[in-house]
Amino acid sequence: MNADTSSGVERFDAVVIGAGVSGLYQLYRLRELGLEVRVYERGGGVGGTWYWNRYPGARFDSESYSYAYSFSDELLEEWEWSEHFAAQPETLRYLEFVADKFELRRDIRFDMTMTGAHWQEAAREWEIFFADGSRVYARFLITAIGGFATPTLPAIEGRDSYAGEAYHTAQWPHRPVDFAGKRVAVIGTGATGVQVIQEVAKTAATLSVFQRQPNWCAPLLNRPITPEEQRRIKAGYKQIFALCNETFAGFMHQSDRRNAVEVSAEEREALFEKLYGEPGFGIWMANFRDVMIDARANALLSDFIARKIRSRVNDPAIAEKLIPTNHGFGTRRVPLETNYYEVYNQPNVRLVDLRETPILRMTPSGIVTTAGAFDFDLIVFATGFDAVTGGYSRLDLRGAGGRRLVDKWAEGPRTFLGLLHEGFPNLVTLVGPHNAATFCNMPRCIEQNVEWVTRLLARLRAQGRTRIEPTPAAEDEWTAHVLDGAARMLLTKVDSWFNGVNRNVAGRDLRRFQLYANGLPTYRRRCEEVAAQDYAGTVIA
Ligand code: NA7
Repeated sequence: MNADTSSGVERFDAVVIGAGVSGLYQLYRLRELGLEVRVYERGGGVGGTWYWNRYPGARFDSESYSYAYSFSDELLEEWEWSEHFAAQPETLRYLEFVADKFELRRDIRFDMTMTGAHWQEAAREWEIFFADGSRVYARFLITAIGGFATPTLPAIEGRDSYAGEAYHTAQWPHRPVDFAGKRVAVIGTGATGVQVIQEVAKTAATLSVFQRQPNWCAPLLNRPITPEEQRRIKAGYKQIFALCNETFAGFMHQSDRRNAVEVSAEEREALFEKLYGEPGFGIWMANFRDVMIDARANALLSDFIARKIRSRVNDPAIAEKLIPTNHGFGTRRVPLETNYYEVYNQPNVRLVDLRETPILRMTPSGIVTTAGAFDFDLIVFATGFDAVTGGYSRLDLRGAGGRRLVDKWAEGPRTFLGLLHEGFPNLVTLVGPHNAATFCNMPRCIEQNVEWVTRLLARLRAQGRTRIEPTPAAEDEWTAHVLDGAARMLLTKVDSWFNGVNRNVAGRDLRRFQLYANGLPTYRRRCEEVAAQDYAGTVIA
């Protein structure tokens, strides 16, 4: 198979959509395999999430060195992270460094927005369409669009009438935005809102935070990496990756084997205190093993965090507004923070609780709530994404017989391994719904997925096969496995993007579980079993 340009039509063995963490690595591996592969990227450069999310405060919640690609010893040796939790500009530089080092850019076309793809059964290939009117053909279509490809603005009456500066955090300008001396509003208090609020509060004349629901936040405790630590990190990469691969979500934090409800109050408090005082996601991932499944254990942890919030916020009434009451700690994505709660002790910061005083509308000068009108010079929309499946609903993806992927997923996603799709031959979704990468320290899961897909394509090629599609039975079994595993988790009982809820998007008000919550080790084992049984559950032709 070769890129065929003789007829003016470009044909590839594989087309990859997206040049973020997964697209770059998939390109590297498929090229190594000798395939003709082309990557199309909507942005003007590599980096995906790290290309778009340039808002001040954007940074890792993963330990930087645990987020690195593990596939090249040379890359691990050459690259030096400056902080334990690197900020966005550094991560973007890292991905640019990777693209340069492995000369990936020559096979990437930038500023190319895919709008859809139709399966052509006779030719066994995908016809892929772009916003500029062009099209290409590929035997395999591999989407590497991540889970956060579709930012959503708040559905507020009059939103577009606002005449001041306004930015969604994921569509941030490629130039510095100055907050000094300005009246700034931030709408949204998810992981992104928390990061941006901490930064804006430093220089804005006034900052008004519009909070619809508070989230449970915990300290990030970032700091620079010392030369001695740098040496230890480089010498210890193998152990770091081995640890990540054994943990539930690919982070360097292994869950405690005890149950919170079975230990003494002193023992419980001691672990909570220890984890609250340590950097990163330990408080979420290395906690007692029952805190995400047993409501009693979760209530004990939530109570501990609530006490921490009260101790950090001077005004008790504001502290109460910042403490979630409708969900427990860790049942939604935990924002990690640096002095986030202390921001509310500053005289220039005001918390607007939208449960008490909802937004009525936006006007050319600002925001009107039931408590009155507020004028702003700049509004930040930290209002999140139509996460995971949202990137697919905007694509005109049609499989065998013209069936549309959005219709197939109308009642919730159905997939095989979160990677392959019945009715959509040769379509591979690298970070698709029901795939471990949706709830993961991304590169750890992405590497596993890319390597699995690469082996699959190598196998097909070696045997001259050109078509793979999972069976309906295999998809049923996988979907049941995903939903059964999730049923025990408290996070399925709460509205959040984990469950596909986004009230700014029509039709996204019902919970439809989008993640994979059986853990990375189980996911990897299941994928390995399928490969070992010569891709059992699929039809190869
Ligand atoms: P999230 O976690 O979806 O947070 C979005 C925030 O915006 C959240 O606080 C929402 O409140 C708020 N929001 C959304 N729409 C509105 C309207 N219409 N009015 C007021 N407030 C609103 O997105 P993030 O970008 O923070 O994080 C996404 C993921 O990216 C993150 O988990 C990381 O893994 C990377 P709500 O809670 O819905 O009441």
